[in-house]
Parts: sequence; C-alpha cells; structure tokens
Amino acid sequence: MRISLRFVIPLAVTLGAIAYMVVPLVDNLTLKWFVRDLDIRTKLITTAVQDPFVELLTERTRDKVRLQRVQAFFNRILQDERLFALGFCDAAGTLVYKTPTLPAESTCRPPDAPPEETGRVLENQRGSLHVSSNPIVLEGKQLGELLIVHDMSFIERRSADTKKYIFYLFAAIAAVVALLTVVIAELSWRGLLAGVKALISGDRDAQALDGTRMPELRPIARDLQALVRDLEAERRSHDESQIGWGPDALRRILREDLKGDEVLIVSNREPYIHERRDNAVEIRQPASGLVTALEPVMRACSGTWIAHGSGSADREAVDENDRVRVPPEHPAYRIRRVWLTKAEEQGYYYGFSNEGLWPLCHIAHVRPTFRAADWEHYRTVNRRFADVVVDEARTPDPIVLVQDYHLALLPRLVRQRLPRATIITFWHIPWPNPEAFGILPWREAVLEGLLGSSILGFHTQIHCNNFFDTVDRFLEARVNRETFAISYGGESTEVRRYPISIEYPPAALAAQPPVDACRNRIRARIGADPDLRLGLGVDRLDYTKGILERFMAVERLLEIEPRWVGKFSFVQIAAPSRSSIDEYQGFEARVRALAQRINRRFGGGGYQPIILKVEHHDAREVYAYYRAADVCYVSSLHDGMNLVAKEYVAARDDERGVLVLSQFTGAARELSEALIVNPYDIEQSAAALQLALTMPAEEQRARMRSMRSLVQEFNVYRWAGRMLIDAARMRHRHRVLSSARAGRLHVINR
Ligand code: GDG
Repeated sequence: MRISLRFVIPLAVTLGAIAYMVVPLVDNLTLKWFVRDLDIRTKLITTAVQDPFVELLTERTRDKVRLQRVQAFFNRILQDERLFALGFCDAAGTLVYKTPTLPAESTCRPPDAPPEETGRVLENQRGSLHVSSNPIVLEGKQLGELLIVHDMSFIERRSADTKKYIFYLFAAIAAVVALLTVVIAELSWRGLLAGVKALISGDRDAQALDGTRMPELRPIARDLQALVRDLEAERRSHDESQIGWGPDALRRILREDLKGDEVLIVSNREPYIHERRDNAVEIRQPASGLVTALEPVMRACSGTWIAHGSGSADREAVDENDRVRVPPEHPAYRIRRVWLTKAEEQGYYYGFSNEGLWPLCHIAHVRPTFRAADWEHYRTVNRRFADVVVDEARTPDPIVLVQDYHLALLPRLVRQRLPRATIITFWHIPWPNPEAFGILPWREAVLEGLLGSSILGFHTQIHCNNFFDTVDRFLEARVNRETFAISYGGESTEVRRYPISIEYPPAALAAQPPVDACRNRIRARIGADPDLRLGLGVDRLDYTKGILERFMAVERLLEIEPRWVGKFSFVQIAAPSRSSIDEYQGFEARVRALAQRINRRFGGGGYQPIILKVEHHDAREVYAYYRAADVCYVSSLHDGMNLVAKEYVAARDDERGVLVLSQFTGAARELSEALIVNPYDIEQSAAALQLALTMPAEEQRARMRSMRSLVQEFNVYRWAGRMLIDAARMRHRHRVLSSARAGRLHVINR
C-alpha cells in the first residue's frame, strides 16, 4: 500500500497543477465564444425587429403615442430572458427611447463613429453586461442605432459550471489513473516481491521460476539466500532470551532455521525399555539424567533415536528394521535399536565406559580400570553405531546429536562417512584436567574421535577449558580460546558450554495432588507420623553421588541436634545402576551398611532416621517425594550438572522446601539460592541440614521463587534449542563459505 501511495500522491499533485493552469485558459476561451455568440444574436435580433421598429419610428402619430408604442414594443422584445435592456439613439446620437433597465453607462455613440464590429462588455453593480449599437436603416439612410444590452450573468453561471465540470473531469481522470496505477503497481510489486522472495527462500517452485524467468539472477539469488539465512540465524541467536522456550520453539527452529532437516539422536541408553516380566511385556523409562533431558526434546522434534536395545523384550517390540515408535501412548518419534552381544555390552558399556571413562572423568577417588579387550569392544560398538547412523540417514547432511562418553569415537566415524553432517556431541559428565585425562592409554584416539564433531558441548566453562587444555597437551591442534574453536586435521570443532536442564513444567508434575496431600501420602507410605520432617535424596546408586557422605551428614545432624531424633528422617531413593560392576556392588553394600548402622544408632520403635529404597521408582512417584520433602540434599562428589536439584525446585509449586546442594555439581553454578555445601565437609553439611530444617517460610519462599524462575527460563528446550540454533548458524556459514569458494561471492568479498 505504501508503494501505491508513492505513485498516487505525485500523480494527484501533477493533475491538480494542470487543472490549475487549464481552468483560466478555458474560462477566457469560453468568454470569447459567448461574446461572439451574443454579437451574432444581437445581429439576429436587429434584423428581426428592423422592419416593425422602422414602421413604428416613421408612423405618423403623436410623439406621446409613439413613445407608448415603442415602450410596448421594447417590452415585448425583453420577454427574452437574456435581454436586459433596450434603447434607441437617433441619428444625432441622442437617446430617445429606453427601457428603465438601461444602465447609465450604455450611452449613445457620436453620430460620425464607425460601425461597431462587436459589442462592448460593461461591468456594473449587476455584473457583466454586453452592449451593442446596431444601425436601424430605412432605404439606405440610418435612422439611428438600437442599443441592445444582454445580461451576461448566464455566461458567468456557465463559466462556473464549466470550471466545476473541468475540476470533476480532472478528478475523475486522476481517480481512474490512480486506480490503474495502484493496481498495476501492486501487481508488479507483488510480482517483484514474489520473485525476490522466491530467489531468497529458494524453495523448489520458486527455483523453477528463478530458473525460467531470471536465470541471470541465479548466482546473486543463491548468495542472497545464504546471507539472509545467516542474518536470520544471527538475529535469532541474539534474540534467544526473547523466545518462549517450549516444544513449539524447538519445532519452529527445526522448521525455520533448519528447514526441516533430519535429526538423529544417538546414545547408549534408550528412552523406553521393553522388559518381559511374568509373561507380560512392560515398558519402562530408565533412571537417567540424559534420558530425562532428551526425551521431551525428541518428542518435540520427531526424528530417530538410535540406542542400544538393552531390554529383555526389546527384540519382540521392534519391526523388521529394528524400529519402534514411542512414547507408547502417543507415538511422536522412533527408536532404532542397536543390538550388542553380552561380551560387547560387557566390554564397551560396563568395562571401558563405566569402569574406565566414568571414574576417569569424575573426581570421586575411584581408580579407573582400562583393559585392552574393553577398548576393542568400545571401538567395535562405536563402529556399529556409526553403521546404524549411516543406515538411518535419509539425507547426506543430517543433524546428528551424539550423546555422552559411551560414543566418543562416533563423531569422527560419522564424519568420515557423512562429511556434510552437522555433528553435535554433548558430554554429560565432567571433563577432567590434562593430568587426570592423561592416564588414559588411548587418549589421542578418544580426542580425535570427539574432534570429528562440529560442535562439542559441556555443562560448564570449566569442563570446556579442561578440554582445551587436554587437546593442547596431547594433540597437534590449533586451540583458539577466543573463538572457542579447535582446528584439527583441517577441520574445526566449536567447543561450547550448554548447561542442561529439565522440561518445565515437568510432565510428571501434571497430575500431582496438592503438596499437603503428597506430604500425607508419602508419610503414610513410610509408616511415619504426619508431622515428621523429611529429607530426600534421589539418585542412581552411584559412588559419584555422595550418598555415603549424605548419610554421614544426617548422622552428624542427629548428634549435634538430638531434638531431631524421632522427628526427622531421610528418604534415599536409590535406583539400581551398573550393578554388575564390582565397584557398584561394593558401593551398594557400603550404603546399606551405613544406613543400617545409623538406623541402629538412632532408630527404634518404628522410627528410622534413614529410609533407604534401593529400587526403581516411577517418575510420578519421584515427584510425589519431591513435593513431600522439607529438604532435598544433593551431595554429589562430582557431577556434570545434576538434574535432581532442578527437579526438586520445579516440583515445589508451593514455593516451600530447601535445597542443599553440593558445590561440585554443575547445578551449583546456576542455583545459587540453594544452601551450597562441600559434601566432604560433614560438619558443614550437617549445619546446612539444620539451617534448612529451621529456615523461616518467607526465606524458603524467596529462595525457591528465584530458583524456580531460573529453571523455568533455562529449561531443557532452551538447552536443545541453543545447540540447534548454533547448528543452523554453522550450516548457513558453511553454505556461504562454499559459495564463496565457488567464486560466487567475489563481489561481496571485494
Ligand atoms: C548424567 C550426569 C547430568 C533417579 N532415580 C530414579 C529416577 N531418577 C532420575 C532423576 C533424574 C535422573 O534420574 C538423574 O539425573 P542426574 O542428572 O542427577 O544424573 P545422571 O544420571 O548421572 O546423569 C549428570 C545428566 O547426565 C544430564 O546431562 O546432569 O551430571 O551424570 O532425572 O529423577 N527416575 C525414575 N526412577 C528412579 O528411581 N523414574
């Protein structure tokens, strides 16, 4: 519309100016025409009245009678509405007869004046008058002159009418021309826009148009497309804080930034496990931070999740291509299961991953075990996963999201087979310093594998920095800490911090009863008094989670504040994990033993200070515990992030409860309103528990509110979205750079 106005306004001004110049010209011209008409008319009247008037003048009668007759004659002639007055001048130039209307200015002409060609125009108070002197002749002798005065007001009326019509005419012309201009301008503008959009958007139809009508613009179009996408991606990344982060935002990024590109997730752990139990198949979601985080992301993105099929009924559930659609209630994406032999699972998963890399990366003072046979299995299984990725990829450039330390070799293996893929690897656990990592016999191979990624993500900047230091120490690579990039073997990997989170609000919170109902239900379930104060720990049964230290802190609390004996219990939900590993079996035994010892020391009469639940819980049950607990203690000795801390905060929509959080978790960098402790410092931890149990409601509310808004704002959709935006930005940049290499951007580069 604005474009149309740009045409119409100058057009209207021009036509107005033309009308302004034309109207006086037309006015003048029409006046001349009318005067000439009046001259002719006057002559006609004179000719018509000549004979009867001469007869009147020459009739032998008294002057008085003649006067009356001339008066009557004149009155008859004046019946004509345009005639205004009549008069007669004799041959001596004296006015002898006149109608009363004859103006004083219409005087007789001198007797010897030459005949008048045209009449005169007189202006008096009545307006314009046309006066003409017409000779009255008898047998060649002039008897005098008849003065015929015409009223010219009708001419003015007509002139005004003419002006009006001219104005209307020009207005009509302006309107028609404007309308035509608008229509043509709109059509051509739309056409142009469609053309430019077509050039820029680059969709198939548009390219057809591009190809047939504007082939000469094609190279510019490609560069424009790339640049516009790049700018859009830049803008989006700058606007990250403005996005309402949820499943829709992720879908929008996939649709708009990534143009619906294919997304594959690869992890060891699958999000749904089919288990055979008592002749029936059960579906279970494993206790895993990785699954907790990625499952809602995958529900939003669709795509394929490639994972080890570890359940006893997993083979029964898949189709002939080893795929199964999930979630079972509302399928939104599919799992492609990878099968491993028992020996492979033992060597790759339990051996190299969990007895080697896991303790290597966590400072929990458990020695890593490295066996060459495990390493061989690890390599074999990584290759198997790579085969499946290549098999599942429908396009040459999918986005492959590689998860965790089980698949460190996968990025390079995929890069070799799908060089155009965007590979985003996320390392869910800490990255150690070079000295610690340096004990790994195959350290170079692991680093090279990871550097096949386009983007490598960690939870915290410390882990990124440790990775830079490690690569710097062990590989011939260029480490650029300013751009957070590592160049190795001619390829570049961006190393970024992406703090993981949970979906907000969590799905498991949806059908929860009010907090009071949860409090009562959980206390009834553990056979406790409704007034019992409750502490809570939720973990996989893993030595890195600091469960022993946690129990020691509870014991110390009961020592220093005996008033809590009988009044405070600590529930520990401990999901069995990696239980075939000796270290884990030993750890479980130590946990059980410590709980028993403390219970023996302070328990009795149905009261247990430590309530240990070594079993898998349904996610909804876990949330019921969160809502029932007065304090949640996360005491990890070392933890990449720790999602339990965020889940506890998200579960407390009543803004009550206190989080006691280990300083060695990634979460402690975000949730600074928690009571941050060093879990090795038992005195300090016990004091924090005491502080938590006595914290005024107002302070609980203030701390909780602040942490809840952070978890809400920085949820798992934002975590995934930031990586996908970075992937989109990287893909656009590659496109622009490959155009530049092909020489198409030479103009812009100059
Ligand atoms: C790794 C990193 C990082 C626990 N017991 C049960 C159960 N859980 C759920 C919790 C939570 C998840 O498991 C544990 O997540 P964490 O983050 O605490 O720990 P890891 O499994 O070690 O995860 C960690 C994470 O990856 C993500 O990057 O934060 O640092 O070590 O969601 O609720 N869930 C169910 N039953 C249980 O008995 N359903």
